[in-house]
Amino acid sequence: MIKEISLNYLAAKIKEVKYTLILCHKNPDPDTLGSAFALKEILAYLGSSADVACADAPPSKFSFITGGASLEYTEKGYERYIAIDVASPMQLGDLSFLAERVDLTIDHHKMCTRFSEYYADFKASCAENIYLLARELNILDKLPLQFYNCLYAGMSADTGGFRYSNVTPETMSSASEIIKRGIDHAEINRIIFDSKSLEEIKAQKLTYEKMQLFYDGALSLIMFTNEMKESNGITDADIGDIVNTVRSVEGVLVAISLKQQKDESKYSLSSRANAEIDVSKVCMGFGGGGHVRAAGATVVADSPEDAVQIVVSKFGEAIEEYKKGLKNG
Ligand SMILES: [Mn+2]
Repeated sequence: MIKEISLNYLAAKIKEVKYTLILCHKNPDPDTLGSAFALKEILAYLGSSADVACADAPPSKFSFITGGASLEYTEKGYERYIAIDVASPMQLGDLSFLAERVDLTIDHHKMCTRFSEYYADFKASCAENIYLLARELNILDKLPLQFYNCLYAGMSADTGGFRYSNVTPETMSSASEIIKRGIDHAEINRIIFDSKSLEEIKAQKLTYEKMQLFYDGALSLIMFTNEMKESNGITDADIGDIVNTVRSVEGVLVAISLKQQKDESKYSLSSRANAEIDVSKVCMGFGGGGHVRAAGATVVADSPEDAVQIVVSKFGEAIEEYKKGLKNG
């Protein structure tokens, strides 16, 4: 059944002892991973054993969250499926065939396609919701330090190190409670923000060389074609959140990254807004979703050039509308 549930109801559901599979979104980031492994700790405390699965292997630097576990899916007769930080069935990637089995979704995306009972408080990170769940269950003192490492990783990653507009006073007080537990927050931030593989640096260099600007510099875009990826020996995981690189150009209002997929007619799109422009609305038009200032989708096009053109024109409309609003406002 697809209906929104309360924190109280979620807590009651989570207490049911069941062999559980926790599903992360594709191209896993510290929020989906941290929230999943933190939930696994909650379930373990409550007597349920659980595995975590993801369509894509996480970057090795996130092994401080995963413990290096393989997240490959194997059927093991699970009694419960929980999706974490997954805004639509499509976000499960190659595991989207499991969407119909999902019993429960814990999320924080406003613009999304629901596919099971869901708890979605629009917090800055899904990890914040997992923290509140543990508090609701009254087990904060029972959980190991690793639980707090996982939550901090998710919260810090989804807020860009507590710098984005999604941060609220409540975010900071949750983070404060987490830091009090004695985690090494500086080391977690170093790994997330200041540690890159050579391939990631290569992707960065390509981005500086190849990014394009439109609408007098209001829109910045980087396209990674399969050819570019292959000839430079980089994968989608290395490209990661490269959209933040194009976003950093002065004057940019909307930044976009496009990655051509194995199915050559598909391009995975990430977008970020530096102003009050609702990029999740534009992404919904492509069948995607996300947050007001950070959203994604999959774009279908005949060629990389077409993909760029389609995307530039749709986001251009949103930029025009924003500029009109500034003039009139
Ligand atoms: Mn998230």
